[in-house]
Amino acid sequence: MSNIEKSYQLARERYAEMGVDTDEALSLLQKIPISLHCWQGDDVGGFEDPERGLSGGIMATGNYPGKARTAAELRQDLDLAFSLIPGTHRLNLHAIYLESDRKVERNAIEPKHFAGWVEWAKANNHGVDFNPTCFSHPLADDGFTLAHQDDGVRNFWIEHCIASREIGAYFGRKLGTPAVTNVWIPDGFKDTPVDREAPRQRLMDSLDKVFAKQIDPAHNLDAVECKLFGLGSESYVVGSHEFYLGYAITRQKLLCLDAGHFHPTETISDKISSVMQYVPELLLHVSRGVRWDSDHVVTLTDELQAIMQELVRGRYLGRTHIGLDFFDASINRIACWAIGTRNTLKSLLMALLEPLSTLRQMENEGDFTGRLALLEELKSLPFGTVWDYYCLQEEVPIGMAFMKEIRHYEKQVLVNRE
Ligand code: RNT
Ligand code: ZN
Repeated sequence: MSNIEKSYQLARERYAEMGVDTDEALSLLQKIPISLHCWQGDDVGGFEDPERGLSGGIMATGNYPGKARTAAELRQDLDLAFSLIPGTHRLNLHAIYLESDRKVERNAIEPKHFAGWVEWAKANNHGVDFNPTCFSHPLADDGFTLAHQDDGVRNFWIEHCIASREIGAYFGRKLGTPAVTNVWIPDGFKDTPVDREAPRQRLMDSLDKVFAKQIDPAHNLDAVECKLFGLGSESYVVGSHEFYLGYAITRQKLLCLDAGHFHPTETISDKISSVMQYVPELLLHVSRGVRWDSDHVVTLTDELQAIMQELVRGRYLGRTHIGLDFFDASINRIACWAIGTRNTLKSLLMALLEPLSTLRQMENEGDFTGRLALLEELKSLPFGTVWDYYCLQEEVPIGMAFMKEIRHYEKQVLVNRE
C-alpha cells in the first residue's frame, strides 16, 4: 500500500467517526462534470481573424508566451489540461473558435465548422457547451448587439444566436449529452443613459426571436447571463440581473450566474437557493473578481466553497451546470485551467464531505453553538488526503506534480510558438 493509500485509510476512519462516507463522496464527485472554457487558452482570441482584438468590455491582460494560435494547438493544450484534472469533464466553446478555410460571417456559421471539435470531443469523451460570440466584431463596436437600435444590426446578432443554438444542438446530438448554449451580450453605455427601458425592450424582443424555435432539451439547453458592468459599459448594462432573472423565469430558461458579475461584496452563493425556486436549471460561471469583474483564476476561497456547499446542501447538483470563466494571460494558460478546475473540484469535494444530517439536525433543534463548532472543526479535517487519494485513483498527478508536466510542455511545445 502506498503512503497515500495508508493516509487515506486513516482519513476515511476520521471522517467515518463523524458519519461521513469518503468513498461515497468520491464516487459522487466523479460524476460531476466541470465545463472548461476554451477561451482561457488563447486570451479569448478565437480563430476567426487573428488580427482582430478582443472587445465587449472584457479583457485578458498579460503576454505570457505560448498561447494557442490554431484549433489544433488549443486542443493539444486542452488535452494536457484535462490529463491533470481528475474525472471526466466538458469543454465550453465560443462561436469564434470555428474552423474554416475561408471567412464565415457570424450569422452564417454552421455545424460543419465545428466538426473538428465534435471529432475530438467524441474521441476524448467530453461533452461540449456553446456560446454565441456577440463581441470582437465590427457590428458590435458601438457597444450594442441584440439591443441595438438598428434593425439590421439587431437581426444580424439574432441570426448569429439562432445559428449558435443549432450548433449547440448539433454537439448535443453528436455527443449524446445536451449542450448548454449561453447567451451573453456586452450591450451597455459608458455614461448615464436617458432611456434605460427601450434597449431592454429591444433585448427582450430579440431574445424571444432567438428562442422562438423549440429545440429538444436532450440536445440543447438555453442559458442567459447577466452582468453589472463592463469596461466601457460602466453606467448601464442592458442585460442586468433583474432583466435576465425575469426573463429566465418567464421563459423557463437556464439562468447563468457569473461569480464576477455583481457588486464586489455581493456573492452568488446566496442567490442559488432563491433562483432555484423559479428557474428550471442553473449555469454557473465560476470566476473570481478582484476589485471588479477581473476574471482571475479561481482559487480556493470562502466564496468558492460557499457556492459548492450550496449546490450540495440544497441538492441542486442535478439541476446545475458548472462552467468556468476566467482568462489570465500573465501566467501559463494551461496551469490556469489546471489550478482553477482542481480548486473547483476540491471545493466540491469539501462540500461532499460534510456530515449534513448532523448539521441539519443541530440547526433544526436550535443548537447554533454546536453548528458553529462543527462547521469550524470540519475545516481542519484531513480533506487534502482524500483529494490526493482521488487523484491517485483517477491517475492524475498528485500535489505539485501537475506543474512538472506543465513545465515540461512549456519547454517542449509552448516556447516554439513565438
Ligand atoms: C463576460 C461574460 C462572458 C464571457 C465569455 C467569454 O463578462 O462573463 O461569460 O466571459 O462569454
Ligand atoms: Zn461569464
